[in-house]
Amino acid sequence: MLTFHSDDTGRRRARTELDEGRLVTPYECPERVELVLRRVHEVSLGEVRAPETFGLEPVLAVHDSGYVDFIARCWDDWCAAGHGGEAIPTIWPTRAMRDDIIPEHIDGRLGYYALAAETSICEGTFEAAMASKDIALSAVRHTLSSGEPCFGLCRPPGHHAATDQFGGYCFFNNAAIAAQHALDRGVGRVAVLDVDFHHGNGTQQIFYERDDVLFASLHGDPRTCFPYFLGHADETGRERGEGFNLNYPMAPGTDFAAWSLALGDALERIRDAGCELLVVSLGVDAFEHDPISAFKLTSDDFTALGRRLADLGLPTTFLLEGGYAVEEIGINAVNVLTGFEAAR
Ligand code: OKP
Ligand code: ZN
Repeated sequence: MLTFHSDDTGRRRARTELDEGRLVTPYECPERVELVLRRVHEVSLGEVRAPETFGLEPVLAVHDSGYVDFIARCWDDWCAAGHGGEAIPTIWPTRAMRDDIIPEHIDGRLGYYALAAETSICEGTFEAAMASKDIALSAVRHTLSSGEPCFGLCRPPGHHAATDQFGGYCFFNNAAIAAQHALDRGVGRVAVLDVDFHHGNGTQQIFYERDDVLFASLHGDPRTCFPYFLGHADETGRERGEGFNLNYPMAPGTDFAAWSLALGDALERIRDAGCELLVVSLGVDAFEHDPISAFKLTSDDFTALGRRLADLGLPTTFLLEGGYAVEEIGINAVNVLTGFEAAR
């Protein structure tokens, strides 16, 4: 299987993440990509190629232009304001305030465009987010042109990024950008299957009123898991999108036996919907030893997941999302890909 990778993903090297009341070294770190890449080589998965560059047009197809502009300028504006640390939001337009006037000051803009406070913006963040979406676009283009599966070693991840919000370590929604690109190139319907431990709130929001993308997400129940405010089972889509959003929230402690029942249901619905392309939001933080997640999948379970995905028989693009047990992230991500290759 071909892998797309770029060293530019390493240009985001944040020093801070607000975690449990302390500033810690971010879980979402450049070493994640290095470890997955090492594993790709170890198992001889296939060629590793640099992405093409696609500019902002495919980003603007799913994100708000004011938001994209904010991500592009945030770090410079933060520095120009004389702020010494990394950019962390401290105020939001909450229920008791107005959200119809976008502030001018960077501190206000940061809160307007943020969905959470753990994702510090630092030098190189925009450049890394650009590389990440170029990887996703290159991967999906390869799948479309060849029919072959492809792996996009995306970083930063994307599935929490909404039309006009960043957070949960995500800036541009790589899977949504790739899915939209496929639609724009003539694919009739795309399935985005999100197996990351966390609900893909951004992907859900972007496609919520549409029937050309079927979004299915298996994740920790938002009653107790990030992102807390989206991802319940009764969110099934709106208007023409009704029935094209499938959430499978599961309790902390869920193991592969229970998880794969939800997977089986999602795969059946993807099959029934007549999707022509599968984009997998491949987070591997459902792993039993992930430091910030609570499911119980083993490394072998990720191989089994790959085999199950191959059963669909669809052209498939895998895009890396989360996964923070840094030692095992390479094994787990690549196990999905080798399981898929072995079964197709
Ligand atoms: C991003 B992705 C750690 C809290 C972390 C943010 C999680 C973002 C997950 N104490 N909260 O979906 O893997
Ligand atoms: Zn996650």
